[in-house]
Amino acid sequence: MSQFRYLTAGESHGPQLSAIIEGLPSGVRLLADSVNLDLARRQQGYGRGGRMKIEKDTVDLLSGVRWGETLGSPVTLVVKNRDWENWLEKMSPLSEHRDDSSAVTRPRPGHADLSGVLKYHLDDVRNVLERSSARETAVRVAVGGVAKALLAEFGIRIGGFVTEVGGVTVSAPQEPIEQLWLRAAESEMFCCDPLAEEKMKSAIDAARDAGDTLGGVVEVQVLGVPSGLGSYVHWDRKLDARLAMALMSIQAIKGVEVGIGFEAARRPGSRVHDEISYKEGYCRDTNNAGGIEGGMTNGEPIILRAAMKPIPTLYKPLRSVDMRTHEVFEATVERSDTCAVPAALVVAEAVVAIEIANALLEKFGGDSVTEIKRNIEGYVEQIRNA
Ligand code: EPS
Repeated sequence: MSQFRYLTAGESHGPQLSAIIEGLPSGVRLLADSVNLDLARRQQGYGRGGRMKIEKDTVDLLSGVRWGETLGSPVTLVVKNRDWENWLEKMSPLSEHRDDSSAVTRPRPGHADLSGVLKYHLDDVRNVLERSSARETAVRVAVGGVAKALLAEFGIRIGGFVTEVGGVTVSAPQEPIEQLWLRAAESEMFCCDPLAEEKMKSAIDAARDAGDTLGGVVEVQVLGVPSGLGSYVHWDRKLDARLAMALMSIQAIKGVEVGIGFEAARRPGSRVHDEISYKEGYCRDTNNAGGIEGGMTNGEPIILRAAMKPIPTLYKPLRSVDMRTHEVFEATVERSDTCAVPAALVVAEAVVAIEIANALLEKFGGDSVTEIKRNIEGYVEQIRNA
């Protein structure tokens, strides 16, 4: 079965985050150092909180890789939590450390806290927040790094930038996408508009001073994808649907757009659809569809945007109810970030990479990079002459 599948495990203040990836072919060049670059990016960005000063996330590759190449067997990834040493007793798996007096009983609005404790019949909100925390995205970024390494074997590149924070929007210069990625990499907000970056940082400073938080919008682009990934024949094979699910699965994401997205609803059809031409293969002069038509890639760059709500842990706490007494209280303040939109960009790239890797393996199959390459080349040749 050719499918890129993975599971993650681990609590925010437990010893480590783990993932197992199944379905990787052999022959993918994979070094921890390249995955670590994305882990470091995820920790950056203006507006992060105290936790990022404690952690220095790196990945251990514990199976499925030998001498810098995948073997075709499951790949195990581990990202250790440095903060674990401050939580040895509070997060101990051993029964003799139980201390109910430290239970968190004031669920925070906007988090999984309340529905989580009710659903799992728990009386300590910590048992929910430890797993629902966005700390889990560290290991998903590591999985995404592996997916990016697989895609790189076939010339597929993924990147992006932040387009909006707290209502400040970016005007991206008219430059090739990969140049914009380089600009974004140099910016503390991962955006390619220095003027907007300064305004975003001021907005974050103001929110921090007010004990508040800010959300925003990230845009991810995928270049070099052959047409024909995904399918129109069934709802769960449509690639745009699967990418939307992957993006919505990121903590705090509340909306997803493909191509011009909601803007398409406001324009007449003549200003939405991308006309077809032929220059050594089929192509388009515009890309309003964001590279996907009928649930399939059409060979143009894939363009996706995801909207992140402001992190719901506020230093200016919101009203909640104590679960022991039902009395109104100000919700418990856990340590938090003022803005994590730049980090969300890195996570968005990761989940998109995973979904594209999955769709690529589905279409082109193969147990080795060599076999998949042959399959892609044959298909590309076939459609070029169609
Ligand atoms: C995060 C780790 C968390 C938070 C943040 C993201 O660490 P801690 O809870 O120890 O402060 O900084 O998570 C949230 C704000 C959240 O609501 O889940 C990380 O590693 O990115």
